[in-house]
Amino acid sequence: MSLPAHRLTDLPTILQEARHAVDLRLTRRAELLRQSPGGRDGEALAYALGTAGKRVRPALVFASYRAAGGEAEGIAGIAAAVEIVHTYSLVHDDLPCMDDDAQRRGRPTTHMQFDTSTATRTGFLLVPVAVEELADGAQAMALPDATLGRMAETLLEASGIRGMVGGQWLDLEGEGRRLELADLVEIHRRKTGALIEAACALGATAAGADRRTEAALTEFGREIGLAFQIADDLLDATATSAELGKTAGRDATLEKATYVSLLGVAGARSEALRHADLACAALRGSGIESGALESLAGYIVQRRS
Ligand code: GRG
Repeated sequence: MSLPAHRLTDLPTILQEARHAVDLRLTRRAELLRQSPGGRDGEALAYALGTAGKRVRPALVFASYRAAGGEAEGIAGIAAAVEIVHTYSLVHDDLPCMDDDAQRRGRPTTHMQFDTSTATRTGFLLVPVAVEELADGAQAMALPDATLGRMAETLLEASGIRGMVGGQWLDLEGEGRRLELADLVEIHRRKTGALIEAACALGATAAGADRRTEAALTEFGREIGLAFQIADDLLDATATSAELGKTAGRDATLEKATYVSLLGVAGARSEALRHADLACAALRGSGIESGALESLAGYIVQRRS
């Protein structure tokens, strides 16, 4: 990827702004969940929401919203809704029946900290919590009900069988099997890419973008979503557990096909960069100037965790 330096907007500021606003919402939501349902489930929900991720998806919601001309503060609620769906997926991904991992975001996974049935419930309970957060966000922005309806459809469609759940299912079925690159592209686009695409689409919808702008931001999300998972494959093969805050080398242990196993480290890296370039080209092709989105695209493929 070759971006002229003057077009890059200050990345730490972009991530910090989204993290700060979304963490406030997640902390408030965790407090509510400690009260209801309360008890051990409330504690487990608060624990899962309290783990510190990079908040890339919220940053993409913010940046897409701004790129489409949005200015309201309430966008943090929409961004938090996406992060809550992501959090549910991590809790379930780590379960013994899936990737069976003990560490996440530098802390014990939810099922290690509590137990498997509590963590399973936590994941499921987070889905309606995300929809509640989305509705609260839409209300704070005084968005029409029809817009909230479209946003809920975007988020839930991306989370379901045609998106994240379907991708994870294919991913689990693919363990120990030889996959072609086309199979892997489909798994990556659904398992990881769909929610990232939805994050960008939601920012555009919340801003009331016209069809062309919304399509370009969605296309940006589709390409950067695939690049994100290719970068994740690379990190799993090349970074340490300390850098990742989770067990490195899991893909090889589980005999998963990845971009690295199919194309090697250099081949995977060049595909990640190519898809990041395609993402930025989608913006420029529609005349969208967004230093923030271009910075995020660069970060997604060059990050070390
Ligand atoms: C019932 C089959 C079935 C599935 C349930 C578990 C699940 C749904 C889906 C798994 C989706 C998943 C975990 C995809 C991987 C996405 C990914 C690369 C996560 C890491 O994201 P980062 O790097 O993590 O943004 P942080 O911790 O920074 O938020």
